[in-house]
Formats: sequence, C-alpha cells, structure tokens
Amino acid sequence: MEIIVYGDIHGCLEEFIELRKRVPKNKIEICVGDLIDRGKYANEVIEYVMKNNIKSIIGNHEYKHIRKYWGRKVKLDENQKEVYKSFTKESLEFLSNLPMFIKIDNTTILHAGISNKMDLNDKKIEHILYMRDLDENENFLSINHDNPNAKYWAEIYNGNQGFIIHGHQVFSEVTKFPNSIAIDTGCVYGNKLSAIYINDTTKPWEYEVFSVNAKKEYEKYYKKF
Ligand SMILES: [Mn+2]
Repeated sequence: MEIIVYGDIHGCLEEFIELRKRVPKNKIEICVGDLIDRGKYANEVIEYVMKNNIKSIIGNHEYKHIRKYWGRKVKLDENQKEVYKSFTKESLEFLSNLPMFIKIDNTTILHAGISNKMDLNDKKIEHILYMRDLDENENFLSINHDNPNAKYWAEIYNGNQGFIIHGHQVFSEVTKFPNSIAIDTGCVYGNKLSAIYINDTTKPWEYEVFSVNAKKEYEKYYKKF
C-alpha cells in the first residue's frame, strides 16, 4: 500500500495545507497525532482533516482533550482550555474515535514510541503516547527523569511490533533509527512540518521526505534545534 504520514501539526494549518500540495496525490494520508494545541488553529485542523478524509491516530494532546470530554479529571493549561472550548461536538466525537495506532503490513504508525517488552495488542498501551526514554531494564521513564543511563527508545527498539513511524520527540530533520523513523520536525517551534511518502508498506524503510518551513515560531522550544 502507498501512504503519506504527516508529523505533529500542533495547529499549524497553513503549513499543513502547503505540505499537502507537495506530496504525491491520491494516497492514503495519515497523521501521527498531536493535530492540536500550541499553534494557531485547533478545531479548524480537525475540520480540515475530517473534510479531506485524512486519517489520524491519537497523540498525547488529543488524549488529554478526549479524557476531558469523557468526564475524567484532567488539568488543561490556559491555552488548552481555550482550545477545548473551540471544539464542536463533531470534532470531539471524531477525536474520541481515533485509534491508538495503525498497522499496515510491516508499517506501524504510533504517536511517541514503544519498548521491546510491549505488545500493541496489550490492553494498556497508553505509554505509546508518551514514550521517550527507557531505563537500563527497558522500563518507561517519565519526562523529568534524571537517570544517567537512560536511552531513547528508538535506539534500542528491535522492530518486534513492525517498523514504526512516529512523532512526539522533535528532531531538526526526519531521523531514521534502526527500526523506526521520527517525523516531528517541530513546525510549531518555528522549524518545519514534514511528511514521508511510503511507496510500499511492506518496505517502510524506503521512504521519501517532504517538508515545508514554518511561517513563524508559534511557541518557544525548551532547547535549541
Ligand atoms: Mn507533539
């Protein structure tokens, strides 16, 4: 199958529309999650995705808003409160029905990452929305950890859940790891929005990259690219 996968959009609708003009046409299009928050547009991005029949998986940002919608106890920041208010019922329903991951042939699309101990068929797989570093026993570490032996998950991932396309962790360029590709190039932080075109989902390591530069720095990144 031929697919296009887009990195974290985070409300950068204008760059997303530009990027769609540059990628091969009439393919299955999939967003890697984090369509919303931080950037200028939120409900507009969701409506655009729905209208253009673009697929998406859940990112940690969607998950927060969905849990709010489901009546769970969630702490939204000031910006997220405004974003939440802007959602139509249709948009919230759309977000509520997104899958945690999409697997096509040997290609797995998920938001953040996975460890070799996890199975996508497990019941509790929320960590795939937040994964960054693993400890020496390959256990999940939260974002503020101070473990000096921590490793970024993709450096040790062995491919047992398919070749993974993901976002979440920002890299200045689309970055290939042994069994995965990171495609969040930090558009909302003023860098660029990227997509990859995979011509055959049985061979996802053969891909082509497309990018458009961010129109501006919408939010400050915590470190330099
Ligand atoms: Mn993100």
